[in-house]
Amino acid sequence: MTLEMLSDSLTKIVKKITFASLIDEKLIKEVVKDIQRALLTSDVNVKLVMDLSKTVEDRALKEKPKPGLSKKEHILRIVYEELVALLGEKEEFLPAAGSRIMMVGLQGSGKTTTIVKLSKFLQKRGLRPYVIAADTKRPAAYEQLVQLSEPLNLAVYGEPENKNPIEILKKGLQGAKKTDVIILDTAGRHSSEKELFEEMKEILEVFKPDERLLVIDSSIGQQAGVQAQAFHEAVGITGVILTKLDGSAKGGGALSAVARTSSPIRFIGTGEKIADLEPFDPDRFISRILGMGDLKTLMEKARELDELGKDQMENILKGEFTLVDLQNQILALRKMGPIGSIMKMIPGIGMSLPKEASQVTEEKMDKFMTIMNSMTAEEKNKPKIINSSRIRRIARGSGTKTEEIKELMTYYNTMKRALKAMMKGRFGKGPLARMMRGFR
Ligand SMILES: Nc1nc2c(ncn2[C@@H]2O[C@H](COP(=O)(O)OP(=O)(O)OP(=O)(O)O)[C@@H](O)[C@H]2O)c(=O)[nH]1
Ligand SMILES: [Mg+2]
Repeated sequence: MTLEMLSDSLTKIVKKITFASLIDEKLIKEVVKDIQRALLTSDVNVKLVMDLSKTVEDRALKEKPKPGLSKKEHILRIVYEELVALLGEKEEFLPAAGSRIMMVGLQGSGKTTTIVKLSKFLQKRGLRPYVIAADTKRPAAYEQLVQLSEPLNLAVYGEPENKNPIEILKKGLQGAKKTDVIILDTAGRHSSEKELFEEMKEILEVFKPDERLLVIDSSIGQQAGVQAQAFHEAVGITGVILTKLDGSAKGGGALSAVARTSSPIRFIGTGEKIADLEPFDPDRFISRILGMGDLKTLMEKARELDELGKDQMENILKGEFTLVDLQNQILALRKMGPIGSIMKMIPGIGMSLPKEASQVTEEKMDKFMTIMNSMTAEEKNKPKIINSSRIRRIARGSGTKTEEIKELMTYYNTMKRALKAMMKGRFGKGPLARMMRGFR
């Protein structure tokens, strides 16, 4: 069961509660069973699942709803709180200028990719990262790093021919002048764990990193907890980054298992692209997989946007949606990162948008923009007037095919319908709609 599937089944549970005609003991027991099933198929530890379901059931049956909360909201809140508790505490991660970060982890876990993602994260916060490539075991490790980091204009130091990581590290440190954070990539392939830990210890002595971040592939499920513990005991890690949560059937297991160790989860990797890294926040994570939308992430991203993005959101909330909004939305989305991942953060949209709509490629978005740039303001504000003769004119003007314009109109109409349904339809009186209104 991938996270997406877990999210689907948990979202169904939320809906079951939201649309139940009666909240009684029978429903609560049913909900608890559903949660158990969802978590167990996500590889979450049996004992954790049993503890959680017992707590949810006890609280749901015994606790009185807080003033102002309906019975449904009360149950939803309990489910939400207990799931968040399963994933542990939130730990803010922002290294101070001058910090040193050492990245460790087994081969293929995603160290190198994550270093590039993390560099982007730091750059966005005004820090200048500098990467030293000291993985002398993986063939072409330096080249991989240079290639991946190309779009970031990142300073990378490496010596492709040198097999001695300590030498590379020392020279690399001499070269680090105008930089705020030094990140070190290390080898993950050794003939034994002992050898790996020995090299790590040698490096630690020279590098003296402030942060020792362990990168773990989440597809190993509950084993992630064991791995985190082993690395922690050997070299004292300061945090864990769980990668490949996008595709992993055992993501739930990995997350909950690491959350129980003494190593905080700092980030999660949710894809192969540079933008696919998120600071880990149990609260936010759970609201997202519950389909309640990721208001917090969205707010954070929105802060990085200009007024354009905000007006856009307001129009969506008002239930009006024109091609001008679509244009602004595309502009905003292109600034924020991969479209699919952003869509999931908007309350309700993640689950109610048809697959085609969230899977439109970035290339296509750019094409749509070109087309819309050839439209008149009237056409964009009143898309209804776009008939076939206008389509032909727009195609000529933008150097595109009429089919492409029709495709854009289909996309626009799909979006519009989905947004409308979300605002007025199924979620009209539900908690989601209320959250949306609160967002305004
Ligand atoms: N889907 C997905 N793939 C990822 C993620 N993080 C890394 N990968 C992929 O995992 C593979 C291994 O990543 P690397 O960054 O090379 O891993 P590494 O730990 O540096 O591996 P070695 O250098 O061989 O020790 C690559 O194909 C990455 O694209 C993620 O969050 N999601
Ligand atoms: Mg690597």
